[in-house]
Amino acid sequence: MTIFDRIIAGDLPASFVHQDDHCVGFLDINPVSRGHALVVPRLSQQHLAELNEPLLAHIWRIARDVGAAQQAGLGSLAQHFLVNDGRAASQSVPHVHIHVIPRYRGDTVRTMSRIVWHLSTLMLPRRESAARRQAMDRTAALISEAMRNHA
Ligand code: DGP
Repeated sequence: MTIFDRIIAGDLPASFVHQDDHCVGFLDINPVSRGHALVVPRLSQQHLAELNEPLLAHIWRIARDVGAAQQAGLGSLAQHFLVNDGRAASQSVPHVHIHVIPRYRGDTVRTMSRIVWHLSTLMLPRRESAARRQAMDRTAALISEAMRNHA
């Protein structure tokens, strides 16, 4: 069982931006930029190659919509879609996930250096705190509201 299985099962907290029968989206605990989200299939597989075509298409469609909702809800200008598809590619959680990383005006140095740092280390997830979770929930609510408005 992966940590994402436990989030999907509701055993661990997360700030959700999307939930449907096939996948969920929630904010990354170690965000590269504000609103950095993960789109995760409910099916617990490690690699993209293990997903069937409809599920593959679905998670990418949802990732696209999360990117659009980050723009509408948070004012980002564009987004990176990133998949670390295997341990040798810096995958730290062995459960398929698409990172949707928003980009903001003037953030090049900060965001690009954080992406490199993200890829080059196996980071320990940040500790939970009530204040931090509330801030993440507020950000997630802006994204999920924009998702609903554009559905
Ligand atoms: P990757 O390196 O591509 O496997 O990224 C895994 C991401 O998952 C990493 O950016 C941090 C995030 N992450 C790890 N544990 C948790 C968690 O418990 N909750 C949330 N929201 N994100 C997590």
